[in-house]
Amino acid sequence: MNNPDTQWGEMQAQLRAAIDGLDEDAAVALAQAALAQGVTPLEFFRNVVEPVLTAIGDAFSRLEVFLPDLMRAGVVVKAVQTKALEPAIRASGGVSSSEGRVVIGTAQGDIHDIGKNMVALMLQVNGFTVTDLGTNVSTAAFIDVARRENADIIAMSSLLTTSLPFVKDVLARLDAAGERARFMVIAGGAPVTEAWSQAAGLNGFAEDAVEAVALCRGLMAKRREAAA
Ligand code: B1M
Repeated sequence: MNNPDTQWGEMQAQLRAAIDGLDEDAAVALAQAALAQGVTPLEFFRNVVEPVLTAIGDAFSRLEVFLPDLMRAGVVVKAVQTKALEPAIRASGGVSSSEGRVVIGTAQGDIHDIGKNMVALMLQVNGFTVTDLGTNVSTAAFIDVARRENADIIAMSSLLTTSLPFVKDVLARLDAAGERARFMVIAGGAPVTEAWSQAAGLNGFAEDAVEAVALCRGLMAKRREAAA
């Protein structure tokens, strides 16, 4: 790209217009055109999708936009993910061995899934076996499925301050069952910070999908070392 900042700005404006007009086709076409020009799916996600969603979220905090605007954003971005970015990311993947088993979901009471889906997809294409439990996942479901799948890692997404306590709840229930060492528990999402994750006793946290892959790889390397 000749002038990346200008081009990102133009694409952000076009995505925002597509969201405001609930025009999924226009948003998907925008992403596909960018991919055809050589922009990678992750570049598009980081430089176009994330800034637009952040701007809409900030405007929502200032009461400049309202719930229907957030809902339009969710619908349009979901179309961009499933119809343009995910197929492109999958096409570039192709790792066959399993790096480790991850059970992922959005914490109880929380239905945000755009970031969680990106993390799940990036883990999959980087060789992890991923079981995605979706959104509003209860503590019991995280733990039951982790046991059933013999998971290495439980990965929780939390976008709401009200769903954060359910991350701690998983840790507490694992402790109570004497299984804290069996599963490595990690989390991500806007309210999850490094300080919070350390205080809660998590095995780690990640700012974004790329960091989540690095974190899971690092945790698996430590687990293999400890087992050797
Ligand atoms: Co809502 N929402 N929302 N929302 N929403 C936020 C999160 C909010 C910050 C907006 C704001 O006020 N500024 C605010 C939360 C405030 C708070 O609790 N501190 C909020 C609110 C208040 C609400 C409702 C309560 C609104 C209402 O009803 N009055 C309601 C709650 C519903 C519920 O969950 N029970 C609600 C509803 C919704 C929609 C359903 C309409 C829609 C979601 C659609 C969907 O997800 N399918 C929506 C949206 C779109 C947003 C914003 C605008 C965008 C969220 C998003 O997708 N971001 C958001 C504002 C914002 O984020 N600034 C907002 C982009 C995404 C890529 O980022 O999910 O953070 P993120 O994921 C990143 C990283 O965090 C990390 O990697 C991802 C990729 O880079 N990551 C992980 C995430 N999970 C990870 C897990 C890991 C590792 C990394 O595992 C280890």
